[in-house]
Amino acid sequence: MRTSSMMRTVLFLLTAALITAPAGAAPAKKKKSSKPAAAASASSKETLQVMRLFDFETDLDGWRIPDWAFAKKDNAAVDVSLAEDQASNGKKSLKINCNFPPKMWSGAYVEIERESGNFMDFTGHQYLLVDIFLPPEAPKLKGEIILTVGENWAWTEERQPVMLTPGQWTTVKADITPDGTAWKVRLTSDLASDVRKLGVRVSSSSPEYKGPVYIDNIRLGSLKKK
Ligand SMILES: [Ca+2]
Repeated sequence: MRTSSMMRTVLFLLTAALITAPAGAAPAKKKKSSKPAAAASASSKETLQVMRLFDFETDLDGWRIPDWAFAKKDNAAVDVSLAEDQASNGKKSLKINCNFPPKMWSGAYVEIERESGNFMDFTGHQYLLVDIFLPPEAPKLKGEIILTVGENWAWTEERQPVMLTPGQWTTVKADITPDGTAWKVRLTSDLASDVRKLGVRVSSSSPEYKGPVYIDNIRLGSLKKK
């Protein structure tokens, strides 16, 4: 009698252990796999913590070529669409079909405009980053971020557009701290907390190009000590 009751206790404990073990192991596994994704290393001491704003995986999220751009002679943007043939993050990106005429400056500009009460606040972050892809057959074009900030809707361009490399994704990274010198007009905290439009422009100083350029993975980044 005594032996069989002991056996039953052992069996019960074994069964309980088998039932609880997988349940206990699952969350631990999940924790482990999420770790490398968060640690996009910028240097050995600091990591760039990223907050993704636009990824163009399901739709254009309101990004468009503004009507006024079509009225300008130096406009090179033809139309925008969601593309599945290129992506720097996920599987899709925003594609601008462009027509850069020869021997003159022209630009393809796309933007998102926010409604009152829904303006963007970039304070608390150090960088604004955008990935731009040029097909291999494209000439050397430049890329830049353009913000429209504050109650005067001030058009705020980067001081130095970034040279894009045909055949690959190039990251345009702009300092958005009050001390930053990336902008033609200083981006104070008041302005960085009141971003009404976020725009991206690809421009040609004179080479002709008819074809697509791609934009993806628009994000805010902050360097954090490990
Ligand atoms: Ca994407």
